[in-house]
Amino acid sequence: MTLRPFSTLTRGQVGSDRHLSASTRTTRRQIVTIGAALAGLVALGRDHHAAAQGMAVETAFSEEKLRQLGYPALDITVGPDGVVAPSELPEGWYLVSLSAPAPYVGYVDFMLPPDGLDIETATQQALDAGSNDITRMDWGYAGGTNTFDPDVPVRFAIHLAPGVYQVAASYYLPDQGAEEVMTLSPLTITAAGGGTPAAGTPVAVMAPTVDVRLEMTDDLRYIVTPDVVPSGPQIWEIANTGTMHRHHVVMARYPDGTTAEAIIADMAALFSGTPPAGEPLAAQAVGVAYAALQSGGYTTYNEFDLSAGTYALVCYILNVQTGVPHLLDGMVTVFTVA
Ligand SMILES: [Cu+2]
Repeated sequence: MTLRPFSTLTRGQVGSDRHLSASTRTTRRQIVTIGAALAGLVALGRDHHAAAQGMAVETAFSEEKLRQLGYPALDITVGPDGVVAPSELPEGWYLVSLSAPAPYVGYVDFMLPPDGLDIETATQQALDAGSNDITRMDWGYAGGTNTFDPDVPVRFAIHLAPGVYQVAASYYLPDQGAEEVMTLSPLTITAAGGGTPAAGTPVAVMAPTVDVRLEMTDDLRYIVTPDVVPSGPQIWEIANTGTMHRHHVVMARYPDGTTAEAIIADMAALFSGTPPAGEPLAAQAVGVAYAALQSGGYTTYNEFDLSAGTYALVCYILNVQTGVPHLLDGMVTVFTVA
C-alpha cells in the first residue's frame, strides 16, 4: 500500500459547473441526494441529515457472498489526508473496498485515460466523468462505486486485466453543492506469470457465481435477468455489453406500480423546471444502490440485499453527442423484488 496522489483537483478549480446548468447537473451523487440535485425537492442524505428531513435511505450494499469468494482485498481510502491505494498488483480477481472518513463520502472508478494526457487534464476529465456524468470516448472506465455512509466501506468484485489504471478517487460531503476533490493514483496491473505475486496474496481464479445479471446496452437499455429478483443478498453481474456508450447504475425503490414511463415523465418535468403535478416520483424514491461508470466490455460484481418491492435502475450519464441524459432517452428500467 502506498500514499501516492500525484495530482488533485477540485470541482471548483476546474469549473465544471459551467458546463451544465444546475438543473441538468444530475450526478451520481443522487444516490445520496436523489431528487435534491434536480429541484431541491428532497434530500435522501444520510443519517441525521436524512432523518431530520424525514427521508429514508436504505443502503442495500451487502458483502456476505462476496467475502466467501476468497478474493484478495484491494483497499482504497479517500479523504482530506489523501488517497491510500496499491500501486502495483498482479492481474486477477479482487474484492475492492472503498472507504472515506466521516463526514465525507467517497467515490472511485478504475479509469484508463488515453496515452499522452497531462495529469492535470486527466484529473479534470476524471472529475467531469465521476462528478458531472460527462464521459469521454477515448477513456476506459472499468467500474467503481460510491460509499453511502461515512466510515462504512462499500465493496465490489472486479477482474483487473494487465494495464496501467488510474484509481480515480474523490471525496465530498453528502450535501448537494459541496466541493468534490478528485485524485488520480496510478495502479499497474501486471500480467500473471510476469512477476511474483506479493507474499501471502492468494491467487483466486474463479469468477463469482452470479445470481442476477444486469446488462447495459448500446441502445440505452438495462436488461435484468431474472425478471423477478429474489430478495436477500444476491450477487449482481453488471456488464456493459455495448461498445458506444458509458453507463452507470443508480438504483432506487419506488412506490409499487411505478412504471419506467412515469419515472421518465417525472424526470423530464423536473429537468425542464416544470414541477410535475402532485408529489414528484423523485421525492418518493429511496436510493438503495449504485455502480460507477463502466465502458463497453467491462464488468463488475456487486452484492445487493434488496427487500421485496418495486425498484428502478436509472442512468444519468450524458450522451456525448446530444448532451441528453440517457434516462431521458429511455434508460430507465423497473424491476420487482419478491
Ligand atoms: Cu447510460
